[in-house]
Amino acid sequence: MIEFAADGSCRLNSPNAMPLAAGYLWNQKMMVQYNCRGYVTSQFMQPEPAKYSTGPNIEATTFMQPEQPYFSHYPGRFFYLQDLVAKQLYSAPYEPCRINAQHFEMRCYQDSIQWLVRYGDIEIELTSWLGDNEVAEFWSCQVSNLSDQTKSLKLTPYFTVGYLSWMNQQGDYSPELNAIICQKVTPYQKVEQYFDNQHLAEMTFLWADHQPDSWQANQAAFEGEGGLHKPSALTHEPLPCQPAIYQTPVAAMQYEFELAPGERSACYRFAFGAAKTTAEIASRSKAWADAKAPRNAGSSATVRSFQVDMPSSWLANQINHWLYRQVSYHGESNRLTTDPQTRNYLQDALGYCFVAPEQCRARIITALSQQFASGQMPDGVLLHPDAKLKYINQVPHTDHCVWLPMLVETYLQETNDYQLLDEIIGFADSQQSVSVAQHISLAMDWLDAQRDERGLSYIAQGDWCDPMNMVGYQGQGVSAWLTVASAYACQLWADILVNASHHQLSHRYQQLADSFRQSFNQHCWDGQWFVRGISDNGTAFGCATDTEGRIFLNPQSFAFLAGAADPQQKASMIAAIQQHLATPYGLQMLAPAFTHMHEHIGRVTQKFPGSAENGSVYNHAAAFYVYALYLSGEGDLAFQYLQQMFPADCDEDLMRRGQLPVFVPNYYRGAFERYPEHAGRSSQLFNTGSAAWIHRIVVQCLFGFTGNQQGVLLTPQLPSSWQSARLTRTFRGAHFDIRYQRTNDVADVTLHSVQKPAGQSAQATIVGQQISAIEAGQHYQIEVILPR
Ligand code: CEZ
Repeated sequence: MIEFAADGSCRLNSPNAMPLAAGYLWNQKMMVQYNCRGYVTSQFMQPEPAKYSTGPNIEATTFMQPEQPYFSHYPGRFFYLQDLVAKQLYSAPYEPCRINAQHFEMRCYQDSIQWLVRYGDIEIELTSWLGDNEVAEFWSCQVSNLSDQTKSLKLTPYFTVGYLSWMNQQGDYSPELNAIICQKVTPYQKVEQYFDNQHLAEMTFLWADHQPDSWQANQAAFEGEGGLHKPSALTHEPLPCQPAIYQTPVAAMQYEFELAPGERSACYRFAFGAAKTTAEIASRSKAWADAKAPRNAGSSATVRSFQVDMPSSWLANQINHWLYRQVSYHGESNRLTTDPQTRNYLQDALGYCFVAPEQCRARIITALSQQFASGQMPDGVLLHPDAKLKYINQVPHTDHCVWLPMLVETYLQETNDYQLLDEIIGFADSQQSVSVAQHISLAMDWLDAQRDERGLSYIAQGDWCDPMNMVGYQGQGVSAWLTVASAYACQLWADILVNASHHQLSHRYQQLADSFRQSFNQHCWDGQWFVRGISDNGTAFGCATDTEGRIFLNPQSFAFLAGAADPQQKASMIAAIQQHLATPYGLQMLAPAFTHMHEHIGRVTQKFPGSAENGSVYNHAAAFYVYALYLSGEGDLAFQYLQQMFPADCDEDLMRRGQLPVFVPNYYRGAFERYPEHAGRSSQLFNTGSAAWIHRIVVQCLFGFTGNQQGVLLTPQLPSSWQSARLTRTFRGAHFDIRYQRTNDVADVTLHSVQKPAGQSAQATIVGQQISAIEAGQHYQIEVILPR
């Protein structure tokens, strides 16, 4: 049903086996999610997220949602095709006619999405890709006659524009531009909005390189009584060339042509997107005429700078081509928001430092320059002068500071750029400027200050868990997770300060880490695991006595990371997690899922059992635990859970998850005990902090490649069943080719530098598992021998 080609592209051979399956493309200005059946979700930034193609209702502006349902009038890009002799109507890729094709193939490449669909002896090839740094989807369509008869055909590309405005909307064809142009006035009421909205791109265009024989811009008239799957406009000929006069616009063009036996049609090309003026469309369209689909060479550029080989090529493909790309997407797009949640911004940057360390550095500085002088981090990071905190960022969460040391640790491991700590930067609310090191110390001090008399961290209206909003809204409730996450953050910060030779300061944060650990251990241990928190009214939750939400994953994971659990506690937690949280599709973040509102916990308990934070397999949380297991040397168990975050190479698993293996989703449905037949289903949402952590885990834990001040420490934890593996990556400007081999000949991990003839690779300095004296531009080939 799904396979990877040699270039890493992913192919799906059915539009119905997993009807929600989708791939995505993005550029600096936009993001497009392509469902396998032809539905398309698109967004662009101006600078706030906006739409040029919507459904038939005014859509609320919101962040990307999980498990979006598709419906028949969902925005789409449909190519109707009529065989005039056989009187057959088809549509590609699949919607809205829903006719089963003799052959169906959706191919996801790094930079384009393609379909190859065969209805009888007619073949349609569609390709879509995005412009560089502009709001334009490009589409090409080519039809082939595979029969030995001449075919008389009508091709009607139909691009949804949707209901745009209750003030003013229209659509018409412009012969000068050879484009259907739909215009709107974004609805508003306040006079100041008139001035604010001047910069908006109010036009949706469909430009074509071939002049259509006819066209239609009125959606309802196109559809007529026939319905979208059998539009009335296609039963007449040609299209009526009708504008939309304050009616819902659509962009439909029609081409009629004949194809001789074996003949391939012209390649019809289109650009679909947003613009401000017709003059802009005119000038941009000059370049569109030459726009070429990216060569589908897989991801050669990314493969060169990062690649793994492992026994499962299925998993290797997901890691090399798709996870790396997902990490890049997060780093480049900031999830298409101008006010990313601070924790998301910091963790996305954590992943991005493996791809673009200098960008990651800039992000650390951007985030810290918005810190308050009190040390508190804001709920969101503003990325544009006019941006405002929206949605969840208006709700006070108390965890944002803890992510700073995790990000800075990763950045320093990758770059050894300790100068960062001495950069002087300002605050959001003060004229003062201090060093990055002082900023981070202030953040740790702020965490220290936000504790109750037991030394537990106040949660306010949420921590990492956004919707855990009623644990502490009255000012008393505390988060056990945040307490131990603060211990971990202070510990990391103390370690970084030692490396930076700030010994005295380090001592202070070492002590602070101890104090957090101590409070956590004294007040949060429940006998077999740690509780999740203690609410305003003094009720602890996440306890063995709870019938719902009995055990939460995050406090256990961070107890490992912070070194807050002794060996006995660890063993007990590992067993409890396996018993209560493990499913065939990964680890649930809590169990049993809540089935009704718990007012001392909040909104999370109202989410559907097994969805999102209410007991799904929330990959971000699972990644923390996997990371914690690796750091505790539990490599085999960690790998087992790691693998479950990826769709497996097995039709049953794929159908269950219902997702293409081209991203790790934010969650798979959980509540395995309650709804076993729904568990495992993907949220289809590729915005997730898991991507960053999983990439880090693969590099630093599985392959054991961690940068330090001397160079690289190689401490692989390959699954014991693996006999060999390989990692190639660029690191601090040097190229590493590391081959791992298991033999009976060694008792400990042993490293050799392989010297190739004619200076093809440089000699690395190796002492034990430490590689040092790395020089940018050099090639190092290293053999790692692992004991059986
Ligand atoms: O959002 C994510 C947040 O972006 O949820 C995570 C949190 O750590 C991330 O920062 C866990 O809570 O109900 C809500 O508000 C949800 O919390 C969602 O918005 C959630 C979704 O997965 C969207 O990405």
